[in-house]
Amino acid sequence: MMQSSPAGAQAQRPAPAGILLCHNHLMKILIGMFDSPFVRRVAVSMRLLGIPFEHRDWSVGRDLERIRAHNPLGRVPVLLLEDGIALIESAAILDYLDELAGAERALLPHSGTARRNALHLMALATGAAEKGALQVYERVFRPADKAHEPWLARLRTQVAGALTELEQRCAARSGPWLVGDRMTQADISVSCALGFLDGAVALAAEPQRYPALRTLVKRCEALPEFAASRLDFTAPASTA
Ligand SMILES: N[C@@H](CCC(=O)N[C@@H](CS)C(=O)NCC(=O)O)C(=O)O
Repeated sequence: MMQSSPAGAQAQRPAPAGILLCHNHLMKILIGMFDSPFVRRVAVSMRLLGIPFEHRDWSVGRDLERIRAHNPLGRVPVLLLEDGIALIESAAILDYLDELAGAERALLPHSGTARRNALHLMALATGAAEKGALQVYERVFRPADKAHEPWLARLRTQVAGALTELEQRCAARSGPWLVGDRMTQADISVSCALGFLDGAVALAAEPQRYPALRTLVKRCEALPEFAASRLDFTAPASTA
């Protein structure tokens, strides 16, 4: 049974026998592998904000049923709270984390042009990651003889379009970070997306292609909060 919530981002479901793990748990639990840019941006944000968590590196391939017990979509990240509530959808989880941290420390600028710019850059980054993930799903979940090249070409064009705009915006910035004079969620989400695309669609094979983005990613990846959740991409195993 699922309890609906006004925010639409929370689901509380009793876990099937054998996978109950977190009621009255003392710490938040982040479910999902760090090679997912969506899981990773949550993990990096929690570390930057000093919010402790335990990690369950469940795979959307082999652990699909365990994940579905907390998110009917079978997607990660899921953040299990101490009271058993499961938060889903990385943007909604980040919103919750910023609320916990308070306006001064929140990773997304709170208003105005800075907020709109950050949200725009984050949408490009997560959109590119989603289009990259769809290319992976084509390889993993569809028989090779049924792959449809025009669809894959469209996905590649969409990734390249998003990264080209991100590169332009990154090259045009005046300081070390994408928005304002401190690291924001835009830097985190962009870096996590690039790291994912490096492995998922072999973007790493073209290191010269997005130079300004590469500089930004290098700055982020040098931080311990990024290093603590770095994992080379591995395609999920097909469960079909
Ligand atoms: N919009 C979602 C995307 C999450 C997402 O697509 N996660 C991937 C892992 S990178 C997943 O769970 N894929 C499994 C599936 O969709 O079947 C979010 O931001 O949380």
